[in-house]
Amino acid sequence: MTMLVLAGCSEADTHQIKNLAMPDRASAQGPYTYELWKWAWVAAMATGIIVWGLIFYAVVKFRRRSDDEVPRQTRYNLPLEVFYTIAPVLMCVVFFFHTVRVQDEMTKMVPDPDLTIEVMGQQWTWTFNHGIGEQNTDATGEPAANGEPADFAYDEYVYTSGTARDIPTLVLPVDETIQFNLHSPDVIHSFGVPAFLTKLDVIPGRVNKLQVTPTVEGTYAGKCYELCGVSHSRMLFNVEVVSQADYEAYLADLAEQGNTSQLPVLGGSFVNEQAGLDANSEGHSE
Ligand SMILES: [Cu+2]
Repeated sequence: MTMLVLAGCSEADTHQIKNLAMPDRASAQGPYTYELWKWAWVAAMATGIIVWGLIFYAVVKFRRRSDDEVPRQTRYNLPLEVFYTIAPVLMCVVFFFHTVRVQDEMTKMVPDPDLTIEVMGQQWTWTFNHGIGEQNTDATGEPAANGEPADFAYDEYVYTSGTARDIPTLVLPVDETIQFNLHSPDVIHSFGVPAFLTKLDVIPGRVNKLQVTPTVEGTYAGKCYELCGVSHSRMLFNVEVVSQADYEAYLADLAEQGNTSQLPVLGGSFVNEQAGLDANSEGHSE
């Protein structure tokens, strides 16, 4: 049956079906998401087959056989009622357990990532700030606010930014654990790369952190996953996972183009000045 369905499809379709519509996993975190997705389908299909089987059985076995036949009337079936209450609850518990397990894996933070990249999502493009030199893994990634100085992992950055016309490219070294510190100067965005099978919201006024380890060199698509305004659909970026040597050459390239900065380019201090976002402020009235 599966073969019959697959025979009518192109090779790309077949690949999609085998992947259950998921992209190929290009990060160390990806397989966790994929396994959860796959087994959720298995559980749903098993439940579906049992339910369809019982429906079909009841329809055939208890069909009316003559015009004046009245079926036997029954009320209450305690064992059945107990079963169909407990079974769905048990299923939810199992789903919940595995969801939390995978979620813990996706949000896991090692204290010493190989590098930290400051990402800024704004209406409607991205800026990627790559650190130069020694990384301070104790840095919080918080921009300057409330009299506190900025606390970034590096003393120097090179950056690349998209424009309304051109989408930016995020270049990453392969097999390195990369921490993304996510900043927004305006509204909520969401930073995600489908091939990494992970994403995280980008929220103004706080620094969300996501660690990903790309495992396969190649070119991928990235996008904003949160409806953030009229040009949300154009808030795309490319991802290129390259060797360590190519990554260093890329950083040198950016420096040569003059895209250098002492502080990561994050869309200004506005990040921390919006009313209601700062726990210590009452908010402004403008
Ligand atoms: Cu967005």
